Amino acid sequence: MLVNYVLLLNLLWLAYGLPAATVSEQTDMADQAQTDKETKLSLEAYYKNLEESYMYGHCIMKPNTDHSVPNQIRGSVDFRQPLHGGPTEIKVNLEGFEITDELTKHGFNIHEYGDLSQGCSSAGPHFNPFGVVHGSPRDSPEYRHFGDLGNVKENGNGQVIASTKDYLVSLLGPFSILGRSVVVHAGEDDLGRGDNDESLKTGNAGPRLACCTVGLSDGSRWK
Ligand SMILES: [Cu+2]
Ligand SMILES: [Zn+2]
Repeated sequence: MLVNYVLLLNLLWLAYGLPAATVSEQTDMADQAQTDKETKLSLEAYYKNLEESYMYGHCIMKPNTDHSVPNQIRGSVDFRQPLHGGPTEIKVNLEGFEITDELTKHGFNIHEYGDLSQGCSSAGPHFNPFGVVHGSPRDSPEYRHFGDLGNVKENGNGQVIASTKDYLVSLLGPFSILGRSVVVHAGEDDLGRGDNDESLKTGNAGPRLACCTVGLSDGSRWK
């Protein structure tokens, strides 16, 4: 009985199987062309969307919890980078700098860690994935840390309102600054030109006045 059943199935396959397979193959090819067309259209839309879309980072600056630091810096640092890559735009908006001292330029860097549990000191050193020397954001990547952003300058009201663009600071990829921190220093960063060892490590920018951890955000804070 089983043998007969198998034979019947074989006969049915011979009678209908082949032509049926051919028809279904033609249908699949037509479907494939349609799918390819739709995929191409959706990829075009996808890349167009990438060109017009950004990733945003936001960081709320707070005074260093080491209270020996007199300045009470507060404000925000915002980042924006196209989703397909390219330079990151950075906007800095800070207040609370001491206006009676002579210090108007302040070292401003991305530091390796976003851990601020021990104040700004647990942020670690400047973000420097390739172990190179400290420098200026205008130096080539062999002579600057990824995190080196030079100095910000305060105005007469003790505020910093600044914007810049950087090719190494990135929200995307393996060297993303997400989860790392921004630190503003008490003194001026010598950009590696100080002619001493510390200059090539920290730029001699002095104590850390304030810091914040960079997190992802929607674009609503980018104005
Ligand atoms: Cu720093
Ligand atoms: Zn550095």
